[in-house]
Amino acid sequence: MLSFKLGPGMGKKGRQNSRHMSLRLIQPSGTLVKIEGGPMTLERTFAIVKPNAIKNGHVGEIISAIEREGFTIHGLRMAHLNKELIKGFYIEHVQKKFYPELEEFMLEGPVLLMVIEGENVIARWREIMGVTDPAKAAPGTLRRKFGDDLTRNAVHGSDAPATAEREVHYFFSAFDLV
Ligand code: RTP
Ligand code: MG
Repeated sequence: MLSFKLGPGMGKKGRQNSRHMSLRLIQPSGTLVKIEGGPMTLERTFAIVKPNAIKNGHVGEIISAIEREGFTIHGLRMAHLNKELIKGFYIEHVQKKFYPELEEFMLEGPVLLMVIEGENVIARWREIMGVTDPAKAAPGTLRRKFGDDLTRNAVHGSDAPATAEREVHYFFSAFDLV
């Protein structure tokens, strides 16, 4: 069964705008199905603050970047991942040459798992992160500021709607999502 939430629509940069009303259709799994009535497309994406950014004390700055954009946080949890969870999460990369190094890095310490929502958040969060290699990421992006190298690049973000859907539910149950 779907639940319905009637609320203010989203204005520029995803901030709430009381001039637009929107109807949000949410599945019991916590998936946002559809927005009616608002001028924008709301999405959810899955983000990780990776072990080096936690260790170096950048959680606050990364959450500030999320809030500054007008995105909202709907799931939030610390976890220390194990090999099996990392393998399942990065299933598309398991056969690649860089995978052992990636796995070792993700095992290093706790990570922060997040579900964030906003207008076009999937693409915009990847813009805020910057490209995969911190050395090539634009100045001001999170990977440029907090990444150490191609592997230790501080943050993760889903790359497409289907990936976001899979990744959100890989780590969060409906009960964990608001
Ligand atoms: P992510 O999935 O973490 O958001 O990063 P991405 O889409 O920008 O990059 P992707 O190609 O999906 O790679 C996943 C993660 O693997 C590590 N990596 N290492 N040493 C290497 O050649 C290499 N390439 C990728 C990075 O941690 C990257 O974020
Ligand atoms: Mg990726």
